[in-house]
Amino acid sequence: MTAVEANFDGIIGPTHNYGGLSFGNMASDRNRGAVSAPRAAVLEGLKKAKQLAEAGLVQGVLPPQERPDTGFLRRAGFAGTDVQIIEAAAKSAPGLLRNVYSASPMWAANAATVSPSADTSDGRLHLTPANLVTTLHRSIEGPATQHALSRIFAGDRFAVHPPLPPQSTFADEGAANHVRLCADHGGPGVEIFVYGREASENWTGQFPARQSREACEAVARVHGLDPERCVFIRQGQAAIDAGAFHNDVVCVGTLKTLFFHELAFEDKAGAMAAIRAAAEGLFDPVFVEVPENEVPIGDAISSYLFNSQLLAMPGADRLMLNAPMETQETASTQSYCTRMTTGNGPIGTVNYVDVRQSMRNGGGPACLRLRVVLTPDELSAVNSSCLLTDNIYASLCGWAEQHYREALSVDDLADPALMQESRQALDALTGLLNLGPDFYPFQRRQ
Ligand code: SUG
Repeated sequence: MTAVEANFDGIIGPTHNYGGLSFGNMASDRNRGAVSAPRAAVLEGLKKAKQLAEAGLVQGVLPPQERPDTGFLRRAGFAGTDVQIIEAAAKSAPGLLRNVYSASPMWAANAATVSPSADTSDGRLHLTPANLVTTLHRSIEGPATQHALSRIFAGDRFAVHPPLPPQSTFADEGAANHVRLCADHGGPGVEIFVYGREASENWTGQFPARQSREACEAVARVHGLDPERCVFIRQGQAAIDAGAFHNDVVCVGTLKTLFFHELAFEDKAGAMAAIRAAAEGLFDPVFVEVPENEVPIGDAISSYLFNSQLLAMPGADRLMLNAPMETQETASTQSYCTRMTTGNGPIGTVNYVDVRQSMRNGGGPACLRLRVVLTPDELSAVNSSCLLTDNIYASLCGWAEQHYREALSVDDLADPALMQESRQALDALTGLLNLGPDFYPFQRRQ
């Protein structure tokens, strides 16, 4: 067996809600204040993961983080018991409460940037958690992500780094702005880093550019990547303005294929030339560009055509796009997909999946997973309870049925019972995933 590209999906947490917290993310904005369905959400995500595991791909899961993060509220000056803190924040700072209740760690593509051992100078697999400094609710995630990744990818084969310094110069959103192309997963690849702005410039865009060039360069250095095999590309301003708050909203790639929207990059020709040059001697990249006159950028973003998983399925000679249902429901993307799969390009199948609960917060199938290329030895060193088997899937579904609410409104966050329920759920989860009884901060305080 050679190296595989495993997908680790973020388990959607019990406090999944529509807080409207992400400026520049159209879906988050549109659904602010809507009633969410946490139980349906987690089951949708698990079902997507299970489908791929059943088809023969290596599929893992990443645990939710502790929410509400009462430690964060304490640092912001709230005091007393955790129940008192929730009650006081609900009264005097409801906006802040929404931030510490967000289940945003579900979007595992923002958990970290990952470089396979075939690309790194020390032959280890490197992971750098994203600092997510652009949004308040997500800036809480980095240290807990580092902790979780260290438990799951433990041992000498893995290097789990701390997040980059938490400052706008190093604004980093992880794998959502990173694509790796290669001839085969186990061989050396080209790592493509996409940034929205340079730290030194005066950013005047309508929406934030969440990834800085400096962050991309720092991650490449931290991982010990060969500079000749790295490409740094600027995201298209038009794409950010239209709501592409991460590059993976307009671009996805795997093996030799890069699938992207015409407006994804500021200098498309330069980007393609740079990728070709970095791949020289390894492979010839295959570009599948979707023109604006076939799929307008607005449709690409509302349907999330590109926020799909592009997968080499066992036994298939062409790639599969695991796309959100919304792509099938949008006329331009649906007909594009039909034309694409009946043609003879590298993408031969589109499978539509229902992750509507996550989609309403701007998270499609690709947002929900972190890709980790693993050699057989590395795979055997991963915490095996976090790999999705039939048994783990069944236990996780039973666990969700038992612990998750059917519906959750933003007003419900004021109820301290939700905190207690979430802790019970997470406490039970650490047993199922073999994460240890001291995994979450509330468990360490008990
Ligand atoms: O960071 N939404 C997430 C969606 C992340 C999607 N990830 C990728 N494209 N890889 C974000 O904007 C909304 C939360 C709220 O509004 O309640 C949110 O955080």
